[in-house]
Amino acid sequence: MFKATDLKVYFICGTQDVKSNRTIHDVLQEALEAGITLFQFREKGPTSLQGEEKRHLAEDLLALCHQYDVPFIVNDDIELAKAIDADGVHVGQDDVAVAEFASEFEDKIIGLSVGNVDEYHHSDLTYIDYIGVGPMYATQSKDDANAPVGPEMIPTLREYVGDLPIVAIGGITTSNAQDCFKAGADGVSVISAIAQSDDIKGTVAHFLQSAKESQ
Ligand code: TZP
Ligand code: MG
Repeated sequence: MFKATDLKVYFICGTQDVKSNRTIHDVLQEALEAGITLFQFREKGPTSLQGEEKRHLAEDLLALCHQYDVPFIVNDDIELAKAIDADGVHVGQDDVAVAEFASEFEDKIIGLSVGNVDEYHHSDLTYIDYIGVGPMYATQSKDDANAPVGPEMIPTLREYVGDLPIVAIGGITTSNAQDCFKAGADGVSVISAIAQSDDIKGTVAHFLQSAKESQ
């Protein structure tokens, strides 16, 4: 059963996001040891794995997450999520419409990116468990990212979505995470701040502390 606290420190990663001297398995294991609360497998871009290779890696990372009782979500790839019995999916505004797969994910987590009020008005939130709001700040991890909206977008969208859990995304670091929590985010989702960290344990601990202080 999904709960808003699962969003607290939400790590997103694909093979393209880790340093060349590290494997995604080891980076994820370190992040899980450190206490991340949710993981999204986001395999994107020119170097991304495809087909069987992608599926095998996803199965490996799913099993790893479950050793730590952390849910494993797949970005965009509904077929992969179904094939490996993942805990959920995350889709963007331009991805397949949620209504098309919602019936097959009734007991799973479904996340949707909602960047602003206009996107909110174009979104059907009927089946949605949480929304990802951002980019909060400039990001290097998404080629087609929109302009940053800043943490102010969190209370703005909160007016519309009520209690629906919100996770902040985009350019979040240990220095600005607190501002996202203060603005009312239930969690922070991060790629590079964890994937590229030389001290994953310390970085995740910092995010967990920011979440705690905002309670
Ligand atoms: N969606 C909006 S910004 C972003 C995604 C997937 C990238 C976030 O990566 P980082 O490295 O935490 O800025
Ligand atoms: Mg997408």
